[in-house]
Amino acid sequence: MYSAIPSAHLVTSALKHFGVTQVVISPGSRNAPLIMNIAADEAFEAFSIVDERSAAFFALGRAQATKQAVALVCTSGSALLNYYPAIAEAYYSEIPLLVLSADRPPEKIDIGDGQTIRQPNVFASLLGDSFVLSLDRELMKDATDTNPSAQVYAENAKILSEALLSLQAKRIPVHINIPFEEPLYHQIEDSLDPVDWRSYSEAISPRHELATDADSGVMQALSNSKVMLLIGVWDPSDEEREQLRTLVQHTQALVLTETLSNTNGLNCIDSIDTLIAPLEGSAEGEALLEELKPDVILTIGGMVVSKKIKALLRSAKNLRHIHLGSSSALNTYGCLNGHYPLANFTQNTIEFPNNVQTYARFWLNYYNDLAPKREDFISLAPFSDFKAYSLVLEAIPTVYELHISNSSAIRYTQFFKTSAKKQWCNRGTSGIEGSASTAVGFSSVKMHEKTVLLTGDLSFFYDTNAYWNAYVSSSFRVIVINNSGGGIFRILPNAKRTKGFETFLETRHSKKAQEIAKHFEFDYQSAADTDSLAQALEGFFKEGKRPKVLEVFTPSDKNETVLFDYFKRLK
Ligand SMILES: Cc1ncc(C[n+]2csc(CCOP(=O)(O)OP(=O)(O)O)c2C)c(N)n1
Repeated sequence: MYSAIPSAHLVTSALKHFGVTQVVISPGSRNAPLIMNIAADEAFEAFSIVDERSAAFFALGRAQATKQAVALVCTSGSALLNYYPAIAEAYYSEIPLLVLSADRPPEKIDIGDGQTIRQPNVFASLLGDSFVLSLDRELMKDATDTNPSAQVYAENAKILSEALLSLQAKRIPVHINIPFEEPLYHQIEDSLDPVDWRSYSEAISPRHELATDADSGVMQALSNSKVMLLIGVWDPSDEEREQLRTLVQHTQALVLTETLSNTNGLNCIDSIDTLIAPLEGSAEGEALLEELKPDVILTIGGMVVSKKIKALLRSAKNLRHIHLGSSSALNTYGCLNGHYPLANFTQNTIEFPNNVQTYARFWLNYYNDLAPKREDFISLAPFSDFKAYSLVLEAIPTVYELHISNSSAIRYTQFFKTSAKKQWCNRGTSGIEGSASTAVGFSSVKMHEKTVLLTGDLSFFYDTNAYWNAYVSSSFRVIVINNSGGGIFRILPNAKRTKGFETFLETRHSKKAQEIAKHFEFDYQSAADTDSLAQALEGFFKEGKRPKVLEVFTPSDKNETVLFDYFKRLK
């Protein structure tokens, strides 16, 4: 059975035509017409999640995993606002989410009706586009009438096609607000397929129009230069990996990557702070840091985690910045000069024979020479966050994909190699509120079931509703590094001097994950030293009947010392 409200059919028909078939639904009455149609139609893969904040991060995780847009359906009122953190994350990480909010008729807003807020364009600046459908009121006079008002239909169809084409082209969140009049639960036997969508297919330009040819100014900039290539958050295709290799060969660039660059096997500096931190604070080191500053910075991908490289590049004089690839070109270093497709720079005709080859060679040698001291320190390090992260990352099987929370987790993972298949983290806005829901959504896609979430304790407790749904697979794993609060604040310079540090910054607590694991029917293990952690990790990734949580208790009063000793040891 389907809803008797024609515009509900129009929406589901548009979703199918434009290929948005994954839908995450949160319960409510106002959205019942959409729920009925989605549930009745096998073309849709529908997921039920009560908490809208979690639902939206779950959708974000699925969109990451499938590289397809995912729709969200919620009722009217504050329900919609709970999508906002994930929308912001999706906006800055360039992930397509389609928000479908049900609403009351416009004349019922701000007159004292229940569960109403001003919904149209409520997400304002953090969207690709925002649309409002018209109410197909005429049709409500008789709920079984299936002969729609041609004009409202045509207008709404046009709006829907614009919205879905915008989603396809821009690949960032789009919101459609959909007013429904009561009765909401009347049903009809058949689905209406009211529109020939082929007549609504005006192409929309992509968000970034990239220059197809690098102009001579750029080519000049790249010649005779010290070129650094910095890769942020990236999930490259095989073709892009190949293009990257050619680019590095041609430009002689010094390559800096992060855990989230997902570029294993490159000859590069893959732990930026391991290189920079030990050079800080001594005259000799500072002179070397001057040498490290490039003439040209090429960037690929999204956000960069290392604050140190950002500070270094911002302090470089006469730097030129060129961004490559389809992601947004962000003017992070205040000197953005151009944005080109990655393929442009990998054609065989473009070579930079005069580039400063010694630059990359010197720094790679310098970095590689640190390896013995690094390995030595890591293997002998006392039990701490540092040691725990090193052991965990080493133990992740190659079939597992790794989701990492903000903030110590993503920072510590930069120091160690991991055999995980790929690494992910919500770095668009670096929030701590949705890492678990994102990981669960990601892992709900069959071929990504083997997902492990590596999280701090505050992030874990913040988002426990992530597990309040039917989509957590038995292969899903959570590792909580419990340092009794926001450990990141202990390693931030000077934060500890703040009055009320433990209460208001670190937010110290003695909560444990065990009861939560029990509540959501996860297996639970814990560790509190090197031996018990190594032992726990041995069986942790083995198949089991239920998902598993491993909670690792680390000494918050020692963690910072171990991290700073690491940098000292490399001086
Ligand atoms: C929604 C949101 N609120 C607050 C912050 C600020 N913040 C960044 S890291 C952090 C503490 C994280 O603590 P935890 O998850 O325990 O990880 P740890 O740093 O201890 O490893 C906070 C509160 C944020 N990033 N996002």
